Amino acid sequence: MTQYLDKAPDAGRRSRKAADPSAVKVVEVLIVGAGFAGLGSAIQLRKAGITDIAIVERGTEVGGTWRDNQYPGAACDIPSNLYSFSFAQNPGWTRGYSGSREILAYIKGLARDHDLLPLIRFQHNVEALHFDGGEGVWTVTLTGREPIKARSVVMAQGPLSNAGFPNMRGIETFQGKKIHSARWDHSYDFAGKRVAVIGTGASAVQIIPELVKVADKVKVFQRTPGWVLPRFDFQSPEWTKALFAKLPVSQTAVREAMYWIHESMALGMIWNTPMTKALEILGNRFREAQVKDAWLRRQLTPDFKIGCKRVLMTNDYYPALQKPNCELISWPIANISEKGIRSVEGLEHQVDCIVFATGFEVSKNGTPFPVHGLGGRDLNAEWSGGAQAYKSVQVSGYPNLYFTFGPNSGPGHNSALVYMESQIDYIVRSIGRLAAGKLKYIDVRADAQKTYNVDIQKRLAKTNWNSGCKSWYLSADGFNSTMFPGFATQFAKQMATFRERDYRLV
Ligand code: N01
Repeated sequence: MTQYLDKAPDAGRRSRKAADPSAVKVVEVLIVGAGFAGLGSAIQLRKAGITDIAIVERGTEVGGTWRDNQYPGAACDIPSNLYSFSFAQNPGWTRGYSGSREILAYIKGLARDHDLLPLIRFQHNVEALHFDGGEGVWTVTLTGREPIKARSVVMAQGPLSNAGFPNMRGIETFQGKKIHSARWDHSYDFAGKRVAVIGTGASAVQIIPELVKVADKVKVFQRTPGWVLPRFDFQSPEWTKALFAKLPVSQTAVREAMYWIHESMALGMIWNTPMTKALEILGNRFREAQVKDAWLRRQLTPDFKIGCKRVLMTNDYYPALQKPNCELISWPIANISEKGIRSVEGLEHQVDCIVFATGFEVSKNGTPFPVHGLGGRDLNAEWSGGAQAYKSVQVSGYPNLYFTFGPNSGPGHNSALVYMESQIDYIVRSIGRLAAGKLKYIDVRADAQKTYNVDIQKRLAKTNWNSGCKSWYLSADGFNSTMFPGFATQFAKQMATFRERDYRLV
């Protein structure tokens, strides 16, 4: 192991700080966010013997994206046996693909069963992070509260946690009700209302079938039609639940089978192969079977490769669009007016409510709050041309800081939780190394990070995500800082090795 002296510009402040009698307690690990990643990190850290943990959560409940996304029809498009932690399997899933309430109940169960609630400080909103290279400590600034000091920080605030209304001309003039998919207003009664839905992505295709059941009229504003494939959902039979509870290895076997089925999908979804064509044929046949009207079918036909944007797994979206009270509008939106939405051909669609299923503000070119590393360097500025990290979890110059769902860790074909578990294991190993070596900090080397990213970007250039469509995976200028160009198995393999020579150990 190579030991390096701390040459950080702020190292000179060390002795002054060390002499400060008012020095506050330094938490060993501070986790930002109490969703899947934050709670999973806490569970695995504790298992590794790291117990001095605090979790800060800006909300009043655990659950992250599954607490926020409670729109009607919200469900996961990955089977529950795979969209859960392998170390906390749930034999009681009621469906093949569970709804958001059941997933939220599972997350709450994780917090309860692993006794994590005492670690969580609710309504603690992080405003900034500053690293002191002299002390090897992060200062976490919070809104209206005393700052917290921590040796290591795990960013588990989620990539899809910031929902916002899109920047559309006239949006502030609309006199009716505005609802964002990720901030649903359950008190609003849709019965008898004229509703517009903007967006036809993963959230919209789940919301629309529910809205057409209650609203008087639903107008769906589509900018880009996506690829739709059937979802093989079913109610879990009682005997499988009993079997999984009695014999957990049987559930592990089912999970394993699902993992490999999803892995095989990568061949068609990530890269352009004969399987891509086969999946497109399946998508075309599905549309032909479900959509009778030729013009509507034409409007719903994507003009990009399958996998380029997230594939929509739904059986009831196309049927919902054909209900008498539903209408697909593929004219682009010109502006929002006082009474509704004006499309470019000049029509004003008057509605009582607009549902914005328009996605999230994803931090591709920055961090959700200012992060200052060694010598005051600013991660927002460094990421302005596109976020980059080492193996998605660490960034050079920002020691002891870890990302879950960091740059280039997104899957297009397999469960996000599979990726999350290997990131968490890596983070636990790194924090364990810090503690075992009584190190002040661990900082990834800039050259190791660069080599890693050159390879990732080369591989991304050959994927379907970079094949020409626009999606939230890419920045405005087409840089892909979100997806991992490979199988989940490859991602797990790279995360399984902690190469000490890629780090400065101080
Ligand atoms: O958001 P999206 P989402 N004018 O960005 C349209 C996860 N998720 O909330 O395609 C007009 O996918 C936009 O049009 P276009 C999943 O990872 C998972 O649906 O950009 N339209 C698009 O149709 C997913 O990828 C589950 O042309 C505008 C839609 O709004 C991610 O969340 C379920 C517009 C946005 O689609 C985000 O999904 C739900 C504008 N100005 C979500 N701006 C699971 O099942 C945007 N649009 C796990």
